[in-house]
Amino acid sequence: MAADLIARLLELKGQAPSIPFPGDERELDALRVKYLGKSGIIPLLSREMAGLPKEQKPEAGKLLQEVRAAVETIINNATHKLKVEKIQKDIDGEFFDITLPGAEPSFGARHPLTAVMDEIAGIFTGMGFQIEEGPEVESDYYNFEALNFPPDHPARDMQDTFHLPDVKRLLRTHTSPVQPRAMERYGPPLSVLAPGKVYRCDSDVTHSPVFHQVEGFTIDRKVTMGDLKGTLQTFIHRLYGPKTNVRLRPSFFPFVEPGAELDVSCIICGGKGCRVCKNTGWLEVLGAGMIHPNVLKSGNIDPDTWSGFAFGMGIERLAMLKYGVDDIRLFYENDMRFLRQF
Ligand code: FA5
Repeated sequence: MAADLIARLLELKGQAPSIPFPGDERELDALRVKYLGKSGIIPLLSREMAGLPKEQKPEAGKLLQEVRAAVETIINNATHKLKVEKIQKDIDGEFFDITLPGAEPSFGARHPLTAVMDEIAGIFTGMGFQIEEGPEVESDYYNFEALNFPPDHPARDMQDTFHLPDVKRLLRTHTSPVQPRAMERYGPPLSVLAPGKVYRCDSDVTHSPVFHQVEGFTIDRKVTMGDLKGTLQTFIHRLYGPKTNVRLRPSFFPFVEPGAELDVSCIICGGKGCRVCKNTGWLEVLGAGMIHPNVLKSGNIDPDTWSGFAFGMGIERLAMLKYGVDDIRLFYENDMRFLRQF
């Protein structure tokens, strides 16, 4: 029995070089099943080896390994050869026109809101303003209280606030909280520009729940309304051209006194009257005023020595006017046909 097994292994080893090389997938599978399958020759012999006397096991084991290696070499070579043949066949069957133009990758561009924001920042840093940022998740204190909105004051309803479950925290409704933050941090004199995202429960063609504002303010000795008007006029002329007229209209914000809104002559019709300016010839672009003494006090600044002006504007509104865009939502849809125009 033992001698018989060794003889059979020797015979198999002798036959290995003449195993026919598989010509296709079917033959390859048949070979694999015949030698290596569960009931194939090699596993069967391997099981038989268990009954061999101990001293013959090494010789039988070595022979079995040699047969297995020979069969596996054939299977591996055939697998590789069939794979290469298949690739070659696919290539031969395919027509590839190398004279066709390649597919061009699409290039990105600056988003129009980023472009307007950068332009605004460039104009104000040119006038000596430093850029500051504040948190978007803000405390009730900086968003309202430090800005002279007393608790339960109806002016809080002017801005529809997203309150967070933690009652004292909210998504900032404007960039004005950067005013008391920067005052506390740097002290006067100070000129700051604070761009960033703000949030309000508000949504239609000219209002978005998330939008961008830029806050600006200057604090120094003897700052006046004249400084405010001159600064904003210079800014508007640089952004929309020197022919744009500006006017200040009285308005109310709890954190400024007096408060004003700035209108520009309609960019679309040049002031003659059109649909965009509702035939008034004017467009409101920002809120502004002289910083309220209570706000200076919140920022640890003495209102008897120092005074300041502040302004805040919506970037989307300025961008809509600059580029003649009539629906604010276009800025957020990321439609490449829209974005490519800028
Ligand atoms: C304010 O937010 C004040 N903090 C501005 C200010 C700063 C006044 C400093 C005085 C001194 P108001 O709520 O008006 O003001 O908003 C300012 C601008 O944000 C508006 O003129 C408008 O252009 C823009 N805006 C307001 N709500 C939205 C909205 N939902 N979507 C897009 N833009 C908006």
